[in-house]
Amino acid sequence: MKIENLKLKIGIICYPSVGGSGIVATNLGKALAALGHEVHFISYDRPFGLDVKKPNLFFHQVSINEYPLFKYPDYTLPLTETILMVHQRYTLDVVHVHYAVPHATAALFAKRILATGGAVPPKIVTTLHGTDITLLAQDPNLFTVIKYSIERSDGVTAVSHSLKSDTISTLQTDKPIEVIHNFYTPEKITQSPSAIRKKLKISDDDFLAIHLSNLRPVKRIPDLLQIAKLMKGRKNFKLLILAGGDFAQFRPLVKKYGIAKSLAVLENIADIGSYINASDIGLYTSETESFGMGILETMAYGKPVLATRAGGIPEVLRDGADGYLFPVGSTTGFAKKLAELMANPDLTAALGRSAASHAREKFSSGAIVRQYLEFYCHSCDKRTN
Ligand code: GMT
Repeated sequence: MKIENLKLKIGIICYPSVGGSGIVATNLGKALAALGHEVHFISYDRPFGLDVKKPNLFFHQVSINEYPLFKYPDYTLPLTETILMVHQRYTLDVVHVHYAVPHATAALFAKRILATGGAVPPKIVTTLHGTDITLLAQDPNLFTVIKYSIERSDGVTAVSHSLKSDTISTLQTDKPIEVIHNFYTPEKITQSPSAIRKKLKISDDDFLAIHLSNLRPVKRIPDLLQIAKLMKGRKNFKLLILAGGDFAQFRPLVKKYGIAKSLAVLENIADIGSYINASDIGLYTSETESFGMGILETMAYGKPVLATRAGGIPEVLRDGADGYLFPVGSTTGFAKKLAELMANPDLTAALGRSAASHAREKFSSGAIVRQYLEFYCHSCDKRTN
C-alpha cells in the first residue's frame, strides 16, 4: 500500500509546555492529522497551540489524584492507565512517545498489560530529544529504566546523529536508532518589523540580535550577557531574549555588566515569527544541544545565526553558509563576528537567505513527517511502496 493511502491511529505522548520536545510533538501530530491520520494526544495538559476542534485531533488528559499516603504524586501510573483507556476505546496502531521517561516507560507498561489480557497492543515508537539522554540517563537513579525503555521500544528515533551517538555511548546499547531531524514551518508574520521595534523602543537602524530559549543552565545565558557587554561600545547593538522561563535570576548580572539599555526580555511570547522577522541575527551560546529548535526557527525566518559548535547544532547550521559556529564559551569570537556583520549588512542578508533556504529544504514538515510515517510503518510491519 502507498504511504499516501495509509490511515493510522496514532497516540502521541508529550510534554504540553512551550519547550522543544513538546512543540515538535504537537506540530507532528497536527501535520499527521492534516494528512488524515487520527491523532490522540495524551498528556497532563492540552499541548500548547493544539486546537482539538480541528478534524482528526483528540486530546486525552491524564488526571492525577493526590493521596495523603503518597508524599510524591506519581505520573507514570495514571499515564499508563490513560494509554490503556485510549487504546481500548480507539485501537491505536502506534503510540509515539516523545522523551524517554516516563513516557516510554508508561507506554511499555501499558503494552505489557494489554498483551497479558490477550489484546493486540499498539507499537511503541520512542523519540529521544536530548536531555532524556544527556542529562537524565547520567543519573544512576534513572539509567536502567531509561535503557530498558529504549531497548524495549518497537522503534527508536533521535533528533540528530549527535544524539544518536550520545545514546549509544551513554547506554552502551546496540538498539537500532533512526535519525529523524526536527522540522519547522514558519508562521505568517502578523506584526511588521517597525511595529515590533517600536514596541521594543529601538530604532529601525539598530542591529538586533535575538535569542529564544527556556534559559536553563545548558543555554549559558551568562555567556549571552557577556557578549552584550563586549558589544557595549557599539551603541546600536541590541539584544532581545524571548524567554520561556523566568529571567529574574539574571538581573543582577545585567546590572553588573551595565547592559540594561541594550537588552529587552519578553517572557512566553507566542508570536515568535514577528519578533524573529524584526531581528537581524540569532545568538545561541548553549553548552550542548541535541538539535536546537530556536536555531532552526531563527533560520526559517531568514536570519543568520551565530551559535556554539556543540552537540547536533552543526547538523542544523552550516558554518560559513547560514551563520558561524564558535567553541563553547568563546564570547569574544561571537562579539568579533557580530561587529563584522554589523558593518556588512549585505553579507548578513545573504547568510540569512541561505539559512532560510537550508531550513526549507532540509527541515520541511513534508519531508520529516513522511520519514516518521515510513518509520511507523516499518515498526508496525505495514508494507509500503
Ligand atoms: O532544552 C530544551 O530546550 C528543552 C528540551 C526538551 O526536551 O523540550 O529540548 C531538547 O529537545 C529539543 C527538541 O528536539 C531540541 O531542539 C533541543 O536541542 C533539546 N535540548 C537539549 O539537548 C539541551
